[in-house]
Amino acid sequence: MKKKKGFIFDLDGVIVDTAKYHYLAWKKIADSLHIEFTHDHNELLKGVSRVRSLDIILDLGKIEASQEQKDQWLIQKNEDYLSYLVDMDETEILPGVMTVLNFLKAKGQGIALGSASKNARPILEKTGILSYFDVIVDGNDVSNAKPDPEVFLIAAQKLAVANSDSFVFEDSVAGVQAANIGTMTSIGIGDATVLYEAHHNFKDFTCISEAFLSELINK
Ligand code: B16
Ligand code: MG
Repeated sequence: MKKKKGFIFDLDGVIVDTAKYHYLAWKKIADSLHIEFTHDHNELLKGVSRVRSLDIILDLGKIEASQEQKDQWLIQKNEDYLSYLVDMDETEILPGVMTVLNFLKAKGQGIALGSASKNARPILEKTGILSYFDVIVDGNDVSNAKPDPEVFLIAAQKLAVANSDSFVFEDSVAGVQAANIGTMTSIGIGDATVLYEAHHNFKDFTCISEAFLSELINK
């Protein structure tokens, strides 16, 4: 019998599209500081921690602030972000994700979450897919942000699979780099021209075939 493999999913932009809610919450802060913050700017925040995201926004406006003030903005942003998640349910799961999760589960593969978000668990609960995950590693468990591979290395270790037997689904450049640095196979979800460093690229999960997944399982 083949060894069990590890399939590690990023959350935002892979399982659910919460980038739009992060954007709304950050935009409120940016607007209050008269910083121009567009959807293109929001791309810079994908896969990036909350603390680092604020620094990027302040840099855009060339604004310096005390740690106390930053902490206030971070709390305000998260409260606002969470208010957008109140009505979240399974309809927010991105197309094709359930098919892939069900296939991997049926094949007895290891399934983990590897996300920078500190709100990962409530999101998995609200969307009803928490039980699919054997392991959850999120922003509360790591000290180094992607592209540091820490989040994925912990996930593989907890799944008890080798890094070389781990496959990472990611929508951010930093996340793809983290998987590559961790000597895992990176699977970019989104724009292949942006995620060109990934070993494999798919526009979304509806483009991932059972044949492709079986190939990974039997590698
Ligand atoms: P939170 P991922 C990341 O999640 C998001 O892409 C990023 O935009 C966000 O700033 C980060 O989580 C932190 O999220 O404020 O909820 O802790 O893509 O790594 O799943
Ligand atoms: Mg992401």
